[in-house]
Amino acid sequence: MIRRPVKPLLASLGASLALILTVPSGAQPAPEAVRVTDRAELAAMGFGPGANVYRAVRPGGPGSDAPDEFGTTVSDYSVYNANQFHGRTSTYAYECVDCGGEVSHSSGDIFADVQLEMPNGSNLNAVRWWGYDDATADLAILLMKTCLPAFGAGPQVITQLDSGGSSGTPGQVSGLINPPPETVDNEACSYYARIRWDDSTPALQLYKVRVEWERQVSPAPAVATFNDVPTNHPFFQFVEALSASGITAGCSVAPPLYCPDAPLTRGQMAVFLAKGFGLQWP
Ligand SMILES: [Ca+2]
Repeated sequence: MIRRPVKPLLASLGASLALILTVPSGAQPAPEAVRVTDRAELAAMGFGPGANVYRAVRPGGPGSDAPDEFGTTVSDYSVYNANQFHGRTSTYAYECVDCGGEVSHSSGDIFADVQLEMPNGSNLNAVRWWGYDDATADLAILLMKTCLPAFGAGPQVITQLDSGGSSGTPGQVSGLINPPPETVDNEACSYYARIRWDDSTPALQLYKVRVEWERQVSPAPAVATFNDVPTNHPFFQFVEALSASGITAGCSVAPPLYCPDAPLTRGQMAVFLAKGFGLQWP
């Protein structure tokens, strides 16, 4: 059985209130955030007097919502709060005070999972986790994947990519799990973080996990698609990536040519960009 205390209804917030942050003691809020000290305002958000809660102030000017998920050198994150973990069995039960930010084990099975979402073909870089450990027992965080054949029947294969966890009694704690290089395969596999509670006590808490991933260009194939971009061409991998993803069909069907040194017209640029980003409108 999973117990989930009902979250207090958040009062209607003014347009200037962009984002509410709860900040563990010791952590630094965003520089644009101001601490909320008014008891009525805290109560309207569902927090008690003295709670360490900040209100983000919407910054002026453009750029704060700029996408950062394209390119191959800029990482993106997938973030999961502790209450998104589901018990491995139906006997798993947890306790939480602020269920978005701190969960402890209550009774039953000691394992819980959360599925990790990343783009197909991206590189799974790392998993960072946050928690609290003031107990003799420790937290264990396991990074797992389960794979089935992409098509057809077959057995599932479960792999532990890496693991981490707490030790001793560090109090508030965070750790980074760095698995071996892992290209995400959403056709065949699912990825998940698993927590193992080695004791059922509020002195052991999970706050959240964060997956860090990067997009990457597919490896070059063994055979060239275009006669004028052979396997030893310096741009072979990237021209093949454009072709395989449907962004370009080259400049000639028979013989198959790409014309790598021809100038790009504004019309061709429109095709490249529209297909590359899947542009559409209502
Ligand atoms: Ca411990």
